Amino acid sequence: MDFYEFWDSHLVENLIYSLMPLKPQTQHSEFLISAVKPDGYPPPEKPEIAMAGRSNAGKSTLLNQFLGRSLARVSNTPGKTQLLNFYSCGDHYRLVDLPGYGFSKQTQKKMYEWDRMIQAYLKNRENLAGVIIVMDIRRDWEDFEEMLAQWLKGQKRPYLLALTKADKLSEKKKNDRVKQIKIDSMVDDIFVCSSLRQEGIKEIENFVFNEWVKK
Ligand SMILES: Nc1nc2c(ncn2[C@@H]2O[C@H](COP(=O)(O)OP(=O)(O)OP(=O)(O)O)[C@@H](O)[C@H]2O)c(=O)[nH]1
Ligand SMILES: [Mg+2]
Repeated sequence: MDFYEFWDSHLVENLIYSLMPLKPQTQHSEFLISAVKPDGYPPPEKPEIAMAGRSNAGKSTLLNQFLGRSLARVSNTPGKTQLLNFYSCGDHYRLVDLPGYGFSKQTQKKMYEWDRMIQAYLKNRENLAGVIIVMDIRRDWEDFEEMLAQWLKGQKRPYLLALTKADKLSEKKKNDRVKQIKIDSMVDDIFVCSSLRQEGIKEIENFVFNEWVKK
């Protein structure tokens, strides 16, 4: 093998991959596009990680932590994110902010559209590498979360559970909540985080990168 053949071979690619930093280069993060239907999605070039969960759970806020920039719109008023929003997160993967489930002003028709838009993405997107179910740590694991998790399992989509807003609870209450949610959800990969205090974010990023993106 001469030098040029060696340079072209997968050996070099694998070597570069193994030397890649754990955390993607967040300075290369940018908003790509908003979409409703598959024909509006960007080309499936990179692995995508989607944020799913109830409205106001903190999906967009957590996504901004990943990006290292406040690109996704955050609001106290539930229902801020209404479309599928695609972001590139560093060089290696994308993040997809999904509209939240169940904010109070949603009509039946809108709920149906939400379902269709999100299901179509979660079911058929070929480059979807994993889903972060985002939940406020103070809330209980309820029917919606159970249905979502079971459905993802059925689709063979990997998922983890991110419990947000941990800064709102004392250490003891936080531990009690995690224990209870572990029992109720039976999810293996549970992470506690606070976007406000920037705690627990790196752990999620490392898991996502090592378990879903790098594989
Ligand atoms: N204290 C605290 N507040 C948070 C945290 N994460 C999010 N929030 C707040 O929770 C509210 C909702 O956050 P968003 O990120 O907009 O929630 P979302 O899940 O994207 O909501 P939708 O777009 O409606 O689905 C905002 O007021 C955030 O500032 C956190 O870790 N700690
Ligand atoms: Mg949002």
